[in-house]
Amino acid sequence: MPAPTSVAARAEALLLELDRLIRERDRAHAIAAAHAAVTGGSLTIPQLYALVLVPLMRLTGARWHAGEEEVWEEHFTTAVVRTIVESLYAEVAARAAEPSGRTIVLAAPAEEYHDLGLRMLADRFQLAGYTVHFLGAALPLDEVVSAARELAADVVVLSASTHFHRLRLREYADSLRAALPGCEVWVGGPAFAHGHSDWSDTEVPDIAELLGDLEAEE
Ligand code: B12
Repeated sequence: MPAPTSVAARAEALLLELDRLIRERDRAHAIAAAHAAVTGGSLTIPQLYALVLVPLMRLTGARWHAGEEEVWEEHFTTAVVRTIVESLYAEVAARAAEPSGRTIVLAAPAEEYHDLGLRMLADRFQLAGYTVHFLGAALPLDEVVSAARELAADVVVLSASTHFHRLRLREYADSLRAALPGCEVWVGGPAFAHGHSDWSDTEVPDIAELLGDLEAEE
């Protein structure tokens, strides 16, 4: 069968292939297929993340929510996706644009354990030329303040996946801003999927617009 010609079609085909391989518990071939898409030029890294890996995680979440998957199966998929992302890091470093001079610190706030989306975002910022420091899940406020000062961050990016964390984020973000004059604080993630009342547009940027890294390369 000839390879699909558009980015969307190639992404869809890879999503189906990864889903099949993961359901067959074939971790090695799933990771190899994702790598082949990037190294073979079928998809860019931002396209792989946004058009394949994020939808794959949402599919897993939907199946778990519907009682069609067990928790361990969602954990299995998460582990495969995390390995794909971490093992592509050398490609990210090699493909990163000229340094923009902007430094960004990414963290999930206290008690927020969803950090995989933020980890993907870290790579997209690095590809765009930012100096990136990814701190991972569940960071207490004081630790983010300390890191942002030490690393001379221009921007702190926070992610929230649940409504509960979004409510607590307002206070967290305000405290960060007070402690870090001159440093921007951006928030986002699934908790903001249905709008961001109480937050300004500059606080919740549109990443595709900001980075412009998903343009189709047919
Ligand atoms: C994997 C997963 C987990 C893993 C997380 C692993 C990890 N280290 O990340 C574990 C097992 C830890 C977990 C735990 C829980 N989870 Co969970 N989880 C998921 C699942 C299946 C996938 C999450 C994921 O990786 N998504 C894909 C990632 C790659 O994308 P993303 O996070 O959306 O990020 C992208 C964008 O949003 C954006 N983005 C992200 N951050 C930012 C920041 C800025 C500034 C911007 C601009 C953009 C941006 O860029 C990213 C890349 O493109 C989702 C299902 C779903 N629909 O997503 C449920 C889900 C998020 N979990 C949910 C729940 C309820 C929980 C638990 C409370 C379950 C429980 N009862 O214990 C706990 C909470 C633990 C905690 N205290 O945080 C719910 C949240 C419901 C809600 N709206 O409140 C979901 C939606 C499942 C569901 N359908 O109910 N979970």
